[in-house]
Amino acid sequence: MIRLYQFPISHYCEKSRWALDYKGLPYEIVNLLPGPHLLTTKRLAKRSCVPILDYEGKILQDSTHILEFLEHAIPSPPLIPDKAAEQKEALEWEEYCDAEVGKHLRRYFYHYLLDEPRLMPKLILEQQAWYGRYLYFFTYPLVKRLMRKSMNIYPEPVKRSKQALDEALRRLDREVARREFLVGGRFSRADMAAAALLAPLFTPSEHDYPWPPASNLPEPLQETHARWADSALARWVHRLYRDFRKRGRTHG
Ligand SMILES: N[C@@H](CCC(=O)N[C@@H](CS)C(=O)NCC(=O)O)C(=O)O
Repeated sequence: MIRLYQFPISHYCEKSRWALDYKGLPYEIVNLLPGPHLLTTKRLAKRSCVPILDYEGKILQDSTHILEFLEHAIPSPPLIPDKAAEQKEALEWEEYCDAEVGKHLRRYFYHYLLDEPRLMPKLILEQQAWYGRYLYFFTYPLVKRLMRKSMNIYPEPVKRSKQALDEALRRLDREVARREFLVGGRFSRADMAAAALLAPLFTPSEHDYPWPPASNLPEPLQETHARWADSALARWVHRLYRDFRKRGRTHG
């Protein structure tokens, strides 16, 4: 049995779901509620974060480790280029996207979304168990405070994250404007990581998560959406989702 412990909203979890789906593996999804998730994640692994993959009893934490493991367990279809130098380059791109896109985009988005009590709890509770609604009704202010603390979501770090995110978006936009894939001549884990981590910004329809339309978002996020909506990067992410985001065979 393969089981993915995750948050539906998390773009790192989307990266892992995409890898499982791409490899054609059937798996069960276990959605955890941010906050009480600690009870499960600490029992399963060293750190508190998701995604965590239970692959027939072998526990893997962190989306990069999950991709690494899946590539060895199920080599076809491949998620790495053929040549060793390109494999190294693909891993570097993945690490760059995890650090420079994933983390900063999340801090920047959550900064504005957390103060939207009609939007954010709904987004976190999407696809979650029924009791989440009742729990969050009473505890959302506390959850919000803990999320700000654990992800360092305060004005100064958010300002720096916005700059770092802009820089990463400009770099990726330049790169994909002149070639089809980030590394070599075929789709790889580098492209998967970049597209999955950018999904909250470009909200491709193949992404199995109901991101609200940009017009419902707080104004700074609307502006970011508008600025990037017609970019080479947006077209690239939409194309990768259309061509490579196979629907999964999930159950549970
Ligand atoms: N580098 C990790 C990042 C994972 C991560 O930051 N997960 C967040 C959700 S997006 C999380 O689980 N946060 C709650 C926690 O750390 O307890 C990966 O690629 O899996």
